[in-house]
Amino acid sequence: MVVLLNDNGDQSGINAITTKGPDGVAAGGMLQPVEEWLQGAAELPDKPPWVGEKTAGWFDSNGDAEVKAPAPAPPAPPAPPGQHSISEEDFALLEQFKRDRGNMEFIKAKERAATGREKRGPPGQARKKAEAKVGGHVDTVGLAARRQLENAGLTREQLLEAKVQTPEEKEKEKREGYARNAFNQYVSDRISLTRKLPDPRSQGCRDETFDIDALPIASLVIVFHEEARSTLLRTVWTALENSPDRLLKEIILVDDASQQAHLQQPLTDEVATIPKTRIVRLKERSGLIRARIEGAKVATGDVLIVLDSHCECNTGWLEPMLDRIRLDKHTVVVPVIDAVDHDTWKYLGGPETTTRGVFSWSMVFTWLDLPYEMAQKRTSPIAPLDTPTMAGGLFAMDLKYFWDIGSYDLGMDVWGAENLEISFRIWTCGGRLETIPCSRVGHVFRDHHPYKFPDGFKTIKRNTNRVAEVWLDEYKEIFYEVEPANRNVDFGDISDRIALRKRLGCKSFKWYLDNVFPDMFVPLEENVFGAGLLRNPGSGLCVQGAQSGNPRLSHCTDTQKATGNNRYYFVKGQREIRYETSQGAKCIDSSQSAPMSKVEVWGCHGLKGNQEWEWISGHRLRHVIGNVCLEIDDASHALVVNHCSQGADPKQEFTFSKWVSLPF
Ligand SMILES: [Mn+2]
Repeated sequence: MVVLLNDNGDQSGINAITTKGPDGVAAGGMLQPVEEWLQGAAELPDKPPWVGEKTAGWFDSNGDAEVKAPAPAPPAPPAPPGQHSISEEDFALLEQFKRDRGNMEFIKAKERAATGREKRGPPGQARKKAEAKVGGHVDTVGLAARRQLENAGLTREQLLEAKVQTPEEKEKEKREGYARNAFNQYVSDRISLTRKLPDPRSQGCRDETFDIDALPIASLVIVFHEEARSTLLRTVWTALENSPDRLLKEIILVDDASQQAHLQQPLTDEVATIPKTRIVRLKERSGLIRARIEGAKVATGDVLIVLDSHCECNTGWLEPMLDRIRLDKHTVVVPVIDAVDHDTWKYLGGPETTTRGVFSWSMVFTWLDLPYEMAQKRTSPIAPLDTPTMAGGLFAMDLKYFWDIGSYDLGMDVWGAENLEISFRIWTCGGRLETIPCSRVGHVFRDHHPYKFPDGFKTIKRNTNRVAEVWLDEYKEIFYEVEPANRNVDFGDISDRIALRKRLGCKSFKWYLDNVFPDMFVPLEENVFGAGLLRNPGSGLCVQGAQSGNPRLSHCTDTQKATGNNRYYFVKGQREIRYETSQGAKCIDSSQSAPMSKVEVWGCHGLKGNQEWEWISGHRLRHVIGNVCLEIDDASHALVVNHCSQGADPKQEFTFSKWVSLPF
């Protein structure tokens, strides 16, 4: 019998990232190296990503207030009222209407399309009627606006002059929205700020009840930098709409020195009309870490909740998180982060999973499912799930505890790796970190960062080194082996953080690995059959580390250079052929057994399946479930699988530069 395992390990990582590779770290196999991304980040796309190929990119797990020098935003406010023959007031009314009521039309139309409950006439009929009436082009949003203007007593001439977008104007608005935000602001702007999301939770979650009067009270801190109005305020409004009044004390928006005009006085004015909400303005660009601390300083609730500035809180998101903190103030919780499609704004929440936040030896955050045996031991699918690390952008913790255990490492700049630092600190210094399956918050995952990022790569390296130096003990050598370039990066003074670790009596990193993340692969000699270069002696070629796609062979470098991407491990237990990359661990994966099928690179999932290999006589690597052997395709230097040869076959011969123990 053949058992088919769900083998899209790194795609099932986060709920509902599904097969959309470039959208998130969950689909790490599709992402480009940080270096490439940073180079690319210096230039805004000259065409919108929905035209032609998708841009591979970067998962911003850490909010998007994390950049030093903002790119000056291309001007894209609505056309000045003077260009229209209607009054400024009426023009503002039109814009407002398009934003709010028009949005509802848009959503209703979407809902009708989604549910098939289209009760009106054929599409376009209403528009034709309206066009006949006003004698010009009308789109559906414009139509709603026109009705409002008609109600406001405008003349037909004024109506004709009123702004109704031509297809070209629409495209322009879309393009500029993408350039500013790397997401489809055009769509976001046309969706209600309080839209009702589908509730993806199981009945168990919906049936849970909480004693509202006993729960601690939350302060919500949202750091933003050059955020679009609609995404920022949708975060605010959905938090207000979906939180019991008693439990949400305040919403503190921290503006990390945004430059865009709409985020200045107009936002101040609008926020003045939003309950419980206020803005803290930072005078200069401070980065995510310091900006969050500024928000926490003025928070007065019991619990600090941090959200990115492009989130949507779903039904019942707050209570289950607060309840865990009520039970133990040392418990830090994260909601399940459901994806909001950055192009269509579709909410992609799914049922409960056992996906945890973890990290790779490159010290990169990634997602990984709980191993089967551990998942079997869970008492309930809705029970809180211990998570070794957090993504960083969304979490809740007791406010006093946030300060007591050292808030953030202020020696870190801007953002990057601070989520691992706080995760390691929480776990080893007496706390715990949990994902709450019944708490759902949507997050817009984008496929690249919209801002310029000077020195960004260096900043991340510096931050990451600080994490390794303070928290990893002897395991930091593994990190430096995988990321040799980091050895030369200055990490500044860490004495404060070392002292903090001592003062808090924190446990060792070995304790963390043994107890919190026991399924983490540790590339020590006792855990591998072989390591180093994976070589085909017949050709003298070596397998090159790829981030995704089909691995190839090229000339071997010196064994001494078998670091980073080219350092393979043949892992005991899972029997996977694995290497660490700046986007998480990758494994050689074969989903096909037909002769000459190319093998691929995917995030390691630890479930064997398509990633399980055994070393058999003749120095062959046999794919276990496919019963085929790894082979070089002479023509393309690609790695393929083929029937295992009986006699000697140089094309199927592979060795590791360092055999620790032979797997037979
Ligand atoms: Mn984000």
